[in-house]
Amino acid sequence: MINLITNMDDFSFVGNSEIASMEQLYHQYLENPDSVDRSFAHFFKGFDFALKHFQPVAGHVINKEFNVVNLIHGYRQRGHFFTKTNPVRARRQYFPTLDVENFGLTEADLDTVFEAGNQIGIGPAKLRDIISHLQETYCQSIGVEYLYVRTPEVVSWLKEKMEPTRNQPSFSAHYKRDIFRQLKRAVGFEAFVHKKFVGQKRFSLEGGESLIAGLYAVIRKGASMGAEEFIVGMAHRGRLNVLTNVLEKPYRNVFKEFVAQEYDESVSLGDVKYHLGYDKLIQLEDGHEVRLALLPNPSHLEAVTPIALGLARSRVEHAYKGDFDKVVPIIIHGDAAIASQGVVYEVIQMAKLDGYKTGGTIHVVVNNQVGFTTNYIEARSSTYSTDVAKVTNNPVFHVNGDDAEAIAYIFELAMEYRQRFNTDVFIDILGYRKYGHNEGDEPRFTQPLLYKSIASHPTPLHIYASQLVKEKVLSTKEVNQAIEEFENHLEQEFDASKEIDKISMARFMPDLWSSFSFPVKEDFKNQPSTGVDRKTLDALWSKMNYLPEDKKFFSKVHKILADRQKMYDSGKIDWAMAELMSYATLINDGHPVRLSGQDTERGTFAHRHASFAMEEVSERYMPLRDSDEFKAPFNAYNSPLSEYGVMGFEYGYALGVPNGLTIWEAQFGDFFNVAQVVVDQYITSAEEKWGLSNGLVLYLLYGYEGQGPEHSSARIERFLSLSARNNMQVMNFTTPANLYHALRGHMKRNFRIPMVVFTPKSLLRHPKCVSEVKDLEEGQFQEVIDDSDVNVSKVTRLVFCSGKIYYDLLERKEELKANNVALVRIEQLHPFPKERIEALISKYSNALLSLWVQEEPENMGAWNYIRSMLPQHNLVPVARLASASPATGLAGLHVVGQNEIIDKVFKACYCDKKLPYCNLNCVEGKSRDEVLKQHYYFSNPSRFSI
Ligand SMILES: Cc1ncc(C[n+]2csc(CCOP(=O)(O)OP(=O)(O)O)c2C)c(N)n1
Ligand SMILES: [Mg+2]
Repeated sequence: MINLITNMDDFSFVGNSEIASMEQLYHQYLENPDSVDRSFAHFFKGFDFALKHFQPVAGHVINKEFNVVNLIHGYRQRGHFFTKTNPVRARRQYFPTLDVENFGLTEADLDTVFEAGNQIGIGPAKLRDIISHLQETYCQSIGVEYLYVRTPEVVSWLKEKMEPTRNQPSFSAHYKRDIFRQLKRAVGFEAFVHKKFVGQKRFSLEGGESLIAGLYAVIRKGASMGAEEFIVGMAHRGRLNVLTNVLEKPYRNVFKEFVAQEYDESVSLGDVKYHLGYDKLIQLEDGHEVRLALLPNPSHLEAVTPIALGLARSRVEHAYKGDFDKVVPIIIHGDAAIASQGVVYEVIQMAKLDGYKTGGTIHVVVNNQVGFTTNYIEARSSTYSTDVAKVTNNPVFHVNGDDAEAIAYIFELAMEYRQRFNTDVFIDILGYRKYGHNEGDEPRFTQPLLYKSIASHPTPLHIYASQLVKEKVLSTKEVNQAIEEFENHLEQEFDASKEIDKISMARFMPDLWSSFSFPVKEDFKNQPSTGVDRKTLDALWSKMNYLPEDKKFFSKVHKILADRQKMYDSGKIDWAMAELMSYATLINDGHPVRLSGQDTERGTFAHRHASFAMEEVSERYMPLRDSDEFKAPFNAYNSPLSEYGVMGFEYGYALGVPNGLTIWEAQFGDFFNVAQVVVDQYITSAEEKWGLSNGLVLYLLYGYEGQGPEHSSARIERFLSLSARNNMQVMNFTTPANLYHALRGHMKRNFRIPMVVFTPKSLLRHPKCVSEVKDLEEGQFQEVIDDSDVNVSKVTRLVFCSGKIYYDLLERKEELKANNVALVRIEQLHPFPKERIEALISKYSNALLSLWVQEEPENMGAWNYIRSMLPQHNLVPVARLASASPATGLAGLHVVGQNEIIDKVFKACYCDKKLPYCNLNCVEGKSRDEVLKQHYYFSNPSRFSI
């Protein structure tokens, strides 16, 4: 068995490679001193000097100089392994150590003066002093990882920030008192709640209270550097503390939430107190006013991360004209969650992409070294919980949570870094968790040793107060008085909380959302008129279907445009054209439009072509973005191959622009379930839990076309089982015009709910799936489309369906000239247009049989939902037999099944009597259900037989 540590022990810092590369660097310096890092230029200058003046000993001195340079490099690279950052336990041991012997130096060299001191800004210095400077800079309360950053400017900037100051703050007495005030409130709040609400869950911050001082520092510094908004995403740990002590949510409100039994009308079901969001303008001492917005958060750790970033991006675009310095996203992670939840990786991969960057996120880890009961050592393979930071070369600061000044200093530095480079930065606050996972949990079951040491560990407040007393910044009396005053204040707030009657949930970002209402049933009865006059349509069309002549495009692109033009001129419009026209008309009206998803610019099925690649340059021409100054912007972005991260991001983006149409498209609808958390925790339920509105549209490609189990179903049933109380619109359109009107209508109402659109695949080019241009000029979205090609009194069979199968049914109907069969399309499945459907059932009063037809197996698709919506109408399903997988993998078998479904819909009668119609009474002695099974369920011939 290989013992890694022993093996590493053999490793020495002094290797030929370092010497060789140093020599190379030296030659580079001789050629052009500006071409090497400034610290090396300094060093080589001194080195030249030594060479000139001490020629006789040059060989010895030179080697040692190089060794000292290596030692400095060793501290910069590995100093973080040897810090004093862990407040409650000894650190793991790392080898090789930074002992001088590992660098080809000895004790005897300690008093030798080395030019290498120039590298760290202290000039020629004794080795002893160089080491002491490095120890202070890299091995005290702060550990830094940064040498892997591939931008030399970043590395130099960080070195120059940290080395001259030895990475130690020198705060004024005023500032120190301020830090004390934050700690007093952070520690005092937890102690107070612990006393008043014994054993109640609050996910206390104890052991990580210096977070509050850090947040103050970052906000203050950010505001002084031009930031106006901080968008914060965080989990349960310490959330109540952040809500009250940073976002200024009144203590009394939180206290009431511990005991309340009722919400007022502002929200329906609500959520536990440590998930709620808050949003406030905060007045800072220096006169700046900043907005702090803490997003509501589900239990699902890290789910809020992409949402906060999407919101930040949206604010940058729509409130600050693209100035990334104005909005700072801060994500506060738990150590176990950041290390292991994959969505963190997804957003970090998104962080530098044009369509998704936020100008740098400040990631903070409240690292209590445990996740629920799981020790850090069992919770990850990486050394640090923050190692994901290295994927995109972001610096990481590990800081001892007991050292509040180091925390404040690093938060400020991180802020400066973020504003300077507009990329992500990570702060890892090393602390502990005072109690169990929650306050009722016994930590000694699982961590008996650690909790012994934690039990006697002083709070960061005590540690800092003692320091300030020693430094004579505060007296003991002042410390005690301040603590007592705060406790009295909390007592008053506690008394005041008793006066609160019901819990009220403030609207998140009210300046954006308060003019929007929450929808009620009646709102869906009258669709807004969404037509656009022909003159405007024509003008928009000619801008949209145009390529600049001075740019060169692939010849097939010209053909696409020519074909589209021909179609438009003939007064027809297909799916893609209607879709693009809805965007064009919306941006023309002042509604921003953003479309994002995998390969979404072209579209999975090459139908959309929102942008066109040019032949000789790498940019793409996007007519709706580039052809004119519209009242609002249009953007389409091909996303990275992520669903969870990107869908979450778009949800957050939509939150920041209620007036805009934000669309996330799946590659195939079936893949949305990789982002199931966003669907369950935000899209479908955020309004009931948090009073959070959102108009995000999901495009989920759908339809059984023989492409196998993962490219057919899009899981309509999932969305329908999550539908209630108008929480979202679930749509399955059959005409381009209906898509156009629905999207426009979505923006023209005074409420926003998510819209899930099952978009077609084969219908994108189906000759019948076209609308008239004049259909875009007038009218509105139709929830249900009746059959116009029947004689009502002759209809003996009423067939309800939704989406693409309509066209399969239509083909057969036309073939058979089956005018006794009425095909009714349900275009909006939720909110269910029950009254309209019931009216149709009454209208077709001669129908002997009403069918619901779907392509999915009986246990999937819309059937169970439809049945529950129309319980007394005896609808008979035509569906594939229930199965575990949604579809067959054989295209041929799919066709057999599809034909069988269509056959069953049109077969007049199955029994021996050969009646001209089916009345389900044809087989004597059998129950209705037996007859149904026999007649209407399709049997998948590969596995089932009737
Ligand atoms: C996605 C997800 N999986 C599991 C859980 C259950 N859970 C709640 S807290 C927790 C431990 C979190 O540890 P950490 O991220 O270190 O935060 P801490 O509670 O230590 O602050 C777990 C596993 C959850 N909330 N979310
Ligand atoms: Mg933890």
